[in-house]
Amino acid sequence: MCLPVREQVLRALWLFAVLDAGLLLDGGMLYPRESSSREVKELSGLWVFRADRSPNRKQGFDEAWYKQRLEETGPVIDMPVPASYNDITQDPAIRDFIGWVWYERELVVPAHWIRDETIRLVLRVGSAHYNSVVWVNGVNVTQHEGGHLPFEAEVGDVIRKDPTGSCRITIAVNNTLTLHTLPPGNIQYMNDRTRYPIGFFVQSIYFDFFNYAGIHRPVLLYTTPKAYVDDITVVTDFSDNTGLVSYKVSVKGAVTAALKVTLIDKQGHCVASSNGPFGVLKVQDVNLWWPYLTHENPGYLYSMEVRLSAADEKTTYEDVYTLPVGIRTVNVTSTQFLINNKPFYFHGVNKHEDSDIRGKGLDWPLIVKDFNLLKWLGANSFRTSHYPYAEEILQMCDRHGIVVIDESPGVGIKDIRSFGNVSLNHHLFVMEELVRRDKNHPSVVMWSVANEPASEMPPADYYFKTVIKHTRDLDPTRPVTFISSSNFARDKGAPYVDVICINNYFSWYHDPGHVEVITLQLNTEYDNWHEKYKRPIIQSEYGADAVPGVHVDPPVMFTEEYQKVVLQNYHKVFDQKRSQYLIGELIWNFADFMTTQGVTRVVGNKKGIFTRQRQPKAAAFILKERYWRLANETGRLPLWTKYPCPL
Ligand code: BDP
Repeated sequence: MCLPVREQVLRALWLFAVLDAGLLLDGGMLYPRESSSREVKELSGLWVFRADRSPNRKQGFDEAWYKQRLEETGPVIDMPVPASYNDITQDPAIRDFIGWVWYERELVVPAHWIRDETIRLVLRVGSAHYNSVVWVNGVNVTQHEGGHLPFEAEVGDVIRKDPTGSCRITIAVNNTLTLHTLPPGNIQYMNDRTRYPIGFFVQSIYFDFFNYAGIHRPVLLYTTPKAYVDDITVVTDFSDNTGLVSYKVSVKGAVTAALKVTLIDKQGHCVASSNGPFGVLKVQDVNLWWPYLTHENPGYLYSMEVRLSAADEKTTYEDVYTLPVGIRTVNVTSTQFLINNKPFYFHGVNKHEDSDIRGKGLDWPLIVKDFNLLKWLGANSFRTSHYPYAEEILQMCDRHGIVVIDESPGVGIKDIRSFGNVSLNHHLFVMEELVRRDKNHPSVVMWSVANEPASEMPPADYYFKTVIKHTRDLDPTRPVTFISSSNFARDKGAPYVDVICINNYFSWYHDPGHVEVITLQLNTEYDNWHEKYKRPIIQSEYGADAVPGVHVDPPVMFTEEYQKVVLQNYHKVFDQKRSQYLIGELIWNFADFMTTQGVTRVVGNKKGIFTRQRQPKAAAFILKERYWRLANETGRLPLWTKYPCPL
């Protein structure tokens, strides 16, 4: 059915207004994809590695290690990329290293990339934690601050200086966290010579996961033509069975360019097309993007092919970039979260990028295993606690219909000095990087700007008002939240969010051992928050540690029985409140994960419902039963997935 013309015009105007907001973002960060005009060379595998163990960690810079092969500077070891370096060796000094480490890899660049000067060569690092400096053949090509987002540099000119096409990439990475990094940290020097040796220092952090470091995501060398598609923004909507895809394409390297945009369905049929840098594609009989377990065909993606033609006096350029597009809407009322105008209840998990040996390094077997576990569990969503996850993971979410709350690395903002302008400006910049990278993922339905900041501190009001407003300005199509743990009456950020997200650990950090207080305390908490802010609420964390295989009944803390009974008490209240304003529950945590050493952690945090090796604890079965029941209750579960699930 076609939309009435007036409605089409109004919607198109709204979509364009939203795209205009995207103009605040300068420059694109499209995921590198191969096409008829683009090639990608992945540089994963073995790199050489050297930690700068000098007392001030500056020897590498003082001696300019980047000017020669790293092995000529001193002893090097093998290091896999992507991976955290911490757990790769038997050396405790590497595991706990703080400061600059150096990576190097040599490669041969294909001859036609060198010969053909109309090709643009780009070096891209998926993420490296935390500060990075990059050289190609000894020439500094870029540097980047921040551990969880990609950065790139054009390197064609540098590579072409050496006609043999040999190329040495050196990346120095420093994991030091300061009061102004995100997440913040602090280096403390211990000067009492009766207790600590000369030069002894520790890295203080205010978050509960190991500060893994190194090159965590793939390093790629990819090509585009000199005139190229730099960025694409899509905003989607629908009315009846007509889908609307508003798009905006920005081009670099050409003063004028012709653009053809085609939307292709899963069968390969063109369903809409348009010309020019912006427009609205209308899709008849649209297949909407639906979350997992809400539709028989979740995660439907169209392919949007953007084809650029440009010419200068010497050459003609063709660039092709294909973006997966899911057509869906997101809206929030005072009591509901709506996806495609239908109430959506988050029954999901909080995760970490964390596993044995590779730490936070991207690992395909782990990613696929985790998605199989999410589906087994009947989870329809997760939060990227406490930092942006790999793009490859978000692509999986798009394809499988797993809904994502996309969180910035704003975790552990606890020190008043981390609320100043330097920190604030960096936080705003990181939100720009995050929105730029993730704005086109249909699975991403909400931005989370921070986790459990000290939001009762006076400067938190201005700080979070500013970060939340900026995020909303960057992307008016998605709600914005931050994750609270402090008392609702004192919480400075809560007035500005669209959805209240609450973490609490009743019968664990408060009233340990007393599961009988959970229902009363949780009920009071919810009613207070909702009465004050009239917003929907997500229980964004709850849980208890369970050391796998430890059993005591009646339950005591740290046993599998205790973890189960905590969950069951929380679930009683969730069931009362979800008919009112509770719109989701996310267990803490999907899997056990590594932390710094401390008296409350037994080789890491054990609040996983799966072990770190992804084996279920007793609580996983409780949650599986519940999530499939919840999915069934929505009445939209496709027949083939009805509980008991066939997976
Ligand atoms: C929450 C934090 C999370 C911790 C969890 C815990 O948001 O990062 O891991 O507590 O203590 O408050 O297990």
